[in-house]
Amino acid sequence: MSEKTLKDWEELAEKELKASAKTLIWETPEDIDVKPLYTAQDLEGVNHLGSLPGFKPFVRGPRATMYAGRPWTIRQYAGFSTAEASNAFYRRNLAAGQKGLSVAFDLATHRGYDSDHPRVEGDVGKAGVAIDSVEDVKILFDGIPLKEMSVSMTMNGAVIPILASFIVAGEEQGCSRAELSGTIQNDILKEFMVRNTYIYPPEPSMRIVADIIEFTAREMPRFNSISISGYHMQEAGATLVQELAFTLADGREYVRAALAKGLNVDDFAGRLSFFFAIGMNFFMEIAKLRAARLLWSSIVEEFKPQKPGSLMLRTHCQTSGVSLQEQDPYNNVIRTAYEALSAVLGGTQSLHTNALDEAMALPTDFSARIARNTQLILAHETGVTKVVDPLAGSYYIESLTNELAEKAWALIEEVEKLGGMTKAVAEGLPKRLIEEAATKRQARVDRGEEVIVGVNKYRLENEEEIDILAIDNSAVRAAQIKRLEAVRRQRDPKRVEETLAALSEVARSGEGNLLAAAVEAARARATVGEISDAMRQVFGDHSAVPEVVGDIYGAAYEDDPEYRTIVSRLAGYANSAGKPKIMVAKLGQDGHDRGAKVIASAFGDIGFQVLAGPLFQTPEEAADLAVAEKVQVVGMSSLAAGHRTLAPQLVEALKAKGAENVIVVVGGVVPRQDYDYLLEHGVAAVFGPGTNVLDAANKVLDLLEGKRRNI
Ligand code: MLC
Ligand code: 5AD
Repeated sequence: MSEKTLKDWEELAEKELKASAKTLIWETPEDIDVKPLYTAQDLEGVNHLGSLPGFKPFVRGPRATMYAGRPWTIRQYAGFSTAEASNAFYRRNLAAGQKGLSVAFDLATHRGYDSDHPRVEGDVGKAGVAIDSVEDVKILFDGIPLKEMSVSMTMNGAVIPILASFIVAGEEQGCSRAELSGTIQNDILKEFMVRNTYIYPPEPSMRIVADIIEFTAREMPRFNSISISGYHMQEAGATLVQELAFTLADGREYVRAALAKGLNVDDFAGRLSFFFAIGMNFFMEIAKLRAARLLWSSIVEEFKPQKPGSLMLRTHCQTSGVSLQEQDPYNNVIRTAYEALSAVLGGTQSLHTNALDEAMALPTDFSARIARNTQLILAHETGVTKVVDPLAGSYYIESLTNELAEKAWALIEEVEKLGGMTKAVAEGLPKRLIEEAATKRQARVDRGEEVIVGVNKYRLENEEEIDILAIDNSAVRAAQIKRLEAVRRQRDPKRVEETLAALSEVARSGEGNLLAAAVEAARARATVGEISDAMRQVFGDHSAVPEVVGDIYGAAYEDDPEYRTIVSRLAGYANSAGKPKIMVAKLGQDGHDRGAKVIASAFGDIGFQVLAGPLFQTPEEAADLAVAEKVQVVGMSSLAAGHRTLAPQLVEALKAKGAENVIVVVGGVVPRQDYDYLLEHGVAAVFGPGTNVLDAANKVLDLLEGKRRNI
């Protein structure tokens, strides 16, 4: 036992540093001051310390034995092109050590459109697998016994037709609904906040969530009715406190919605599950998962459950997509491995590790293998599974757990004052705070304050291209349309009509359960689009008005000379030619709008006139808006791989309207392999992942001044 005091340490530190130890404090985006040293003093007043795993408040984990009893589930999220191709991919992965399935659907399916719908031409089979009916679901799980395999489905907008089709496919495979195990995401609040694959307005959407909780509580005891997700918030730029607070506040709102259906809290709370992102702040992510369990148990306690399992937060985690880079992509293997370790030390139940080609395309067999093996090696070779919650008692981890919980609780209470999460979402608070945090982060990265190896520091002179997965979107679409036609030909049209009418009536009357009615329609081979439309007729569509935050990016630069230069260069251009107007466009069903919002916000601060186009436009609609608003530049942001179809269509649509002078640039997740194709089809510049916003602004000005034809 040392007789030295903290004061002695401070003096010694000052000698070493030749400055105060306070200069080492790290102010994180969460407004937490991380100190260079934690001691027992930091744990005074922290009152979760004595708890044990498996018991409330579950800080140390939901199970008594955790991974010593059973390792986490290696559950890789995947899906692409057709049901056949995805099924083959799943089988290969399961044979190689994956333990659970997780389905990624394409964006047409997410938004309740069949593959033959004209609005989804660029999206079919691109960001996930195309599913139009029970027949596709049966192929997706062909040879995979649903009695044994737990399946997660990331579906929120078209959650009713997809879950209904899954139930019917299970039954036709000989697995009753009571035997099905898995998870449906079914978390609509975060869709309105950040992910944007909603269909209906908030109120009927919340009814859908509650109906699913009710149905699964009654009939599917092994199935998790919801995956309350913070993942997408962090991806959209949220701080860890925001991710924690808004996710748990969403959870509280869903509990209330289920109780309003007349359920008892113990009927469903044990089957609510969670989903968090794990980014690069290694210790803070561990503390976040511990704090999440602590806070959730106290939130559910308000509803007076009898079963201890009702208070238990069980979660899936995914390593962070945004932390991965296009530049020097093998670095991503290292990043993902650290993040995976962080998730496991935090006590996750299930984990997805991202592939090294994340910033370019969907995984190949090769990159999926490395991603999976990252978990297999962690589970089998490192010994981390042997001891429960090994970081408990660490001054730093315990103190961070406490501080994150306190900060998140304050934000949860702020949401509560607004009347809960549905109201806070309608008012726009969470979205605004997250977008501000995202814009601040972009400025930190652009200024090099936050180091990203291989991007803003230690950048390679020459990047080698790596092999990536390319999907022939038109072939997938043709195959889907063929099967859709066969399904429509072979079914009993009267039965389809009756079951769809019954579903619409359940929607209209508010009586009965939407999922129960949809199961009958799916059994009659009504398609995902038709089932969605039967509810659309009653509920209508939701459309959001894009809003852009201001004075955040510019404020981060203050009097930075590089920033001043571009601002005055733009002002000079504006004096002679008028303030240039740029429209930031999102085309197709791609709702990932963080990049578009950050660009709109930063360009606005720099001095452009910015028009943020609505989500889900067709190229034709975007061209109409660009012409009506007399913009000089359209910046198309693409994160869901639709660019090869949609960008050339946009160029053509502008031409057809006599607006060939409008400059089209494309930004987002565009692999280098596609640059020439886009440039040959009338795109003037491509801004890939990792682009510095000031560089992009300078290049757009070059284009406007006619200095460059294309870049
Ligand atoms: C676990 N079990 C144990 C044990 N540990 N039993 C004894 N001793 C132990 N130590 C038991 C559990 O009780 C359970 O049984 C069974 O083993 C499985 O364990 P689990 O911990 O529940 O794991 P799992 O089945 O994998 O479920 C994890 C989950 C679930 C609860 C978090 O919701 C899930 O799998 N979620 C995945 C969500 C997902 O993949 N989402 C992808 C999103 S991608 P029993 O009988 O109690 O169940 C995305 C990206 C995008 O969203 O935007 O597109
Ligand atoms: N297959 C595999 N991973 C996917 N992701 C999204 N779609 C797929 C897919 N079809 C992952 C990426 C992305 C996150 C939302 O999920 O890592 O960043």
